Amino acid sequence: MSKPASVEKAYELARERYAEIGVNTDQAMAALKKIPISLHCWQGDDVGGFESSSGLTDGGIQATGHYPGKARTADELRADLDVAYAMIPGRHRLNLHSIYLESGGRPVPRNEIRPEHYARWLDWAKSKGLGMDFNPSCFSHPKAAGGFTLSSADEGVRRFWIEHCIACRKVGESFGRALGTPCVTNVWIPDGYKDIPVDRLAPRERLCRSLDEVFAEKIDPRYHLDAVEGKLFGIGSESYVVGSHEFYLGYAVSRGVLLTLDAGHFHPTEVISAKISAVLCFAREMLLHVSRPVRWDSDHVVTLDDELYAIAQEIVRHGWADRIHIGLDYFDASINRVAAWVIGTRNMLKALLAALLEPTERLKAAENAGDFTARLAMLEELKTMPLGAVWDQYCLQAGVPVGAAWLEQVRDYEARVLSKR
Ligand code: RNT
Ligand code: ZN
Repeated sequence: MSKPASVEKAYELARERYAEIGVNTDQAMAALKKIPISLHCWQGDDVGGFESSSGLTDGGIQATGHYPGKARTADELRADLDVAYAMIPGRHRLNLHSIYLESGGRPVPRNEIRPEHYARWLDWAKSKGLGMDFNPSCFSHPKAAGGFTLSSADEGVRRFWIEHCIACRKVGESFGRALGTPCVTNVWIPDGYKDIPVDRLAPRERLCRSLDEVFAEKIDPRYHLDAVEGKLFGIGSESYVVGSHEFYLGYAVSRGVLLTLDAGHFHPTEVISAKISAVLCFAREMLLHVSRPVRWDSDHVVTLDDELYAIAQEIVRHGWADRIHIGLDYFDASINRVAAWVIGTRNMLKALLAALLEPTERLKAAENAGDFTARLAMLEELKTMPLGAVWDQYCLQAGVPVGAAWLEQVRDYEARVLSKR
């Protein structure tokens, strides 16, 4: 355990060092406090959900690993989330998938879900002061087993998923109204072909029509926002994905819905940090699925890597915290799942803090003056500024564990609760 006195002492010195380069650390911490991160419920149970007929079946999503202790019920998942939130400084959000409903053991077809099936989640979120986000679950279902949902050539299948997405928007709206903060409902579908298609157009035309039907009813943006998420390829859709990035960029801009960029959904050398400024030239708001691609997997636990710093810089340098909704999207079943939430969320916050501790105006001035020498020199010196001391102080002030002390608490919870499951 780090001693509060040494954290404070290190912070005082760090504050002076940052002041020397024109950065106010107290202001940076105050700004960080206002940025919510939406924690994805699905890290807690490997994207299983609580439908009575549950179990991950075919449909483009796969968690790997067999670490013991995964949540088997919504109560367990909430208890796990409570532990995770207690290790994370600040007030955040919960991102729920439709398959996490509680219907008292009665199977509810996905096109018949209703706000009451999420009442306990909502009560819990309200009591914790969390905002909520939502997602249709167009996968792990017999009607997704053919590889197509909203873009299916089978009218019955397509209709079913349209109805599911419409039902999800209503659930999302109910969250937004109850919590007084807009719920972002994000549509991702796995539709695509494993092998080379002949007709790339028809499924896209069907998807476009389906989405127009899904979004036909206008919902007050004070309570609810729609988002669409593209992908380059997925498991079983290696050759063609209907909802590609270009498709959804066009769709989002022409229809005025949010575009979601998932950090794991592009070619390995493409990064979403480079795309955000392009999207926000044309879209008012967007959603990020912060993730970490590794080879063919798009969903490793978020680490504090260069891309995470770059994503945070884009958000902070342009003052876009109110136009960019930050969600996490990864699932690792090979490590303690509560720790996975804590590691990824704390990293996102650290990256944001690093960006908030940057002398952005000085850097921009150097760039605008054509002084690329100074720009590079300053960016490199920033890398060894005492970010950690400010982060520790932020955690101390927020009343959450400083440094790796959180791990002991998660381990303790593992011994007492998770290992008994
Ligand atoms: C899948 C998408 C999608 C999902 C979640 C569970 O490739 O990233 O966002 O991960 O909806
Ligand atoms: Zn995603």
